Amino acid sequence: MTKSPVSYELLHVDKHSGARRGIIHTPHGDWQTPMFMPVGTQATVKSMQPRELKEVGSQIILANTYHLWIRPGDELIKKAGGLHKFMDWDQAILTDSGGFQVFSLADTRSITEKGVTFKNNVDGSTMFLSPEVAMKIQNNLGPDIMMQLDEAVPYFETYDYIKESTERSARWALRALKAHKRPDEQALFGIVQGAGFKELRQNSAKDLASLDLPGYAIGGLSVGESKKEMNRVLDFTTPWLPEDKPRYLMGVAAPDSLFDSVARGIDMFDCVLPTRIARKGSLMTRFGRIVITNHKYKDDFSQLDPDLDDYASTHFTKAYLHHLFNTNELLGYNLASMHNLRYLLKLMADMRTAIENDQFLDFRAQVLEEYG
Ligand code: PRF
Repeated sequence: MTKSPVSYELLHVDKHSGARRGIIHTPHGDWQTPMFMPVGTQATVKSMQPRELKEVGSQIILANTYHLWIRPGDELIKKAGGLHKFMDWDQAILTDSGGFQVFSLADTRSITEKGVTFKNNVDGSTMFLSPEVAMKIQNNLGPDIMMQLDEAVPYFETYDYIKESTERSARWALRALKAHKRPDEQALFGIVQGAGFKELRQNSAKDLASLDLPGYAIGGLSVGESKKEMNRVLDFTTPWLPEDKPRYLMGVAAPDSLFDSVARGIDMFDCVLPTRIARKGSLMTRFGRIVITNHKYKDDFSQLDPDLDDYASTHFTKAYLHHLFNTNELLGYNLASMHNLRYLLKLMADMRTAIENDQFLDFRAQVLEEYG
């Protein structure tokens, strides 16, 4: 068997929680966990230059199979020399498989054992995505980590439907593994589903663990269920995931949820939240979210966040950002995105230090008391 191009090194577990401090080794460098991955759906983290992403501490970014398949096409990106070269990002990249977008964006879809037929949301043409097609696209794109095609089922479906779907997703993981053409260069991660059902989550985790994949994600969470519910699912799912592999919770970025999940042994996260809310003028700060378009910031000449050290936070005032948003100036999107990403990436860096010092829970209490 070939050695996986992506591997996890566990450095330390916090003495008072399940929080893990580790390193993930990839063909495009090592990165530190727990880690947040900024989302660059269309091979760009919206409004951010790659050098700015590095400046705020991004070590890995995420891109999307579904969008890049539709435009500009995976063959074109392959011709460009792969995604890293195409977008000028020389650190690690993870691509999601497209399953989630098929279920959230496509107009009409039908799912069978073979795959999903749907009308795409750009030109309405009919497309077919299967575990094999998702692998072919991702092998062409060339990220360090690829996700298996799964079905992102709504949380509140019936037990029978979730069972059928979760078992099918596990069969799709095996098909994805068999279709993988570049096992020396790219790693395939599996996705645990099963909604809120303990037995289904555990069977899904066991099925996927038997494939000995280099990493595992937990999908189907943060889709409308309560935070308490998400923690309940994590409590009974993570113990079934291998300790020597990274664990990735898909689609989560709210600070309290990040703390809750890291405490339960999650290592990786992604979400559009920090950049999406930035474009609407919401800034994440030590004292919670502020909406910069609010009139009270008109002549507030204080720094965006007293603690942050990035270019946006140290060079500009709230009044200036207020002005940019008020006049729809493009620089506002860039500075607000930079600021929110720095907030989250620094939060993760501080979590890592707290874990090393066995102070993760104290750190959580301190941050959340101020953040609210
Ligand atoms: N599956 C995939 N991508 C995802 C999810 C999932 O369940 C989620 C759920 N929060 C976000 N992104 N493939």
